[in-house]
Amino acid sequence: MNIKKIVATAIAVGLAVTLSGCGEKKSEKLRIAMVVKNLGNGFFDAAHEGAKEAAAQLGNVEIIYTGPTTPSAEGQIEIINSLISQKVDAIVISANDPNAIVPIAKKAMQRGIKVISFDSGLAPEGRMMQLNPSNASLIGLKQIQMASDAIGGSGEIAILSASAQATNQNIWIGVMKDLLAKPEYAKLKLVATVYGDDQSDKSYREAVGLLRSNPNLKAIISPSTVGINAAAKAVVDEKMVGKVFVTGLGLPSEMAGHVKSGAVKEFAIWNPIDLGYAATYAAYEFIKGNPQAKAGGTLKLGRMGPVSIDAKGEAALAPPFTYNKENVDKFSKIF
Ligand code: RAM
Repeated sequence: MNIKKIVATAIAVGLAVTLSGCGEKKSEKLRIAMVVKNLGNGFFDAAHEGAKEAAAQLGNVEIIYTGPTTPSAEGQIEIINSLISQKVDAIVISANDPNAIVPIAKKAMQRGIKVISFDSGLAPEGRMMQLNPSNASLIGLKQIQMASDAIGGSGEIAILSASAQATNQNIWIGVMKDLLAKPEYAKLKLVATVYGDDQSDKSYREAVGLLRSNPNLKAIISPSTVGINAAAKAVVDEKMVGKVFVTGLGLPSEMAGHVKSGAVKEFAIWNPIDLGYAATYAAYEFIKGNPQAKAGGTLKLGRMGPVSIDAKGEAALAPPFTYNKENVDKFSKIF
């Protein structure tokens, strides 16, 4: 073998070793755990679909989809403890409480796990980023407008929320209360705020309670996909269609029948598939150590395009979309 051949063979062998090394690395999948408020909620099932879509595009990502059976901070803390032992690469969480989960989230971050919250946020010290579905002021305003429109601008209204500590619902309720204090909504009177814990049966009981104890009630706003569905069912069962209108945030697939029954004129939501997709991409960028993965940075989140992270470490996707009898059937096939 002449010297040229020896050098060429050495380069070829070196290249093969390097390539096979890369191959091994590639087969080691990054594990991103999506921790939702609770299992069995169609909204999070749709977010899971989006997470799987992102994982398939990214190629080397495995999604661990998990959550407690009922939405509690304790349940999520237990789950995060176990994810720390499993040494996952990232945790993407929709938090049942902004503060109670912070210590365990900090522990995860100390162990090198990237923690981001989506949908329902963690306090800033417990996460590296919070991905909001949309701007909170828009979400609150949309719901007050829909309720006001449904009842001709005046009358008693009530709120049926998710769990009492849920970060996202509490922020939106805060926005709604601020709006109700303004002169343009002075004729809307908030008579009660109750909590169905994102459980269908509890939400239904709370809605029936609202209807029975407030004979002049005209609208129920539920900023929860579980609550709005249960409230609409309660209005139908209590024979209040046309007297009490339900609105808020719902999934077209769950609400189409209620729009047809007349219990709901319109409702809103963002695309939960896109939210889960974008959250997964964001987690991936943090794992990869993208220098833009920080407050003030901009991340390109696959088909969602570039998303800017503000100074508080928060980012937001698109404004909520409104559904009514004209379009609900079309979207009910998607989520
Ligand atoms: C429920 C959950 C979720 C919220 C939606 C609107 O499914 O509480 O966190 O974003 O409603």
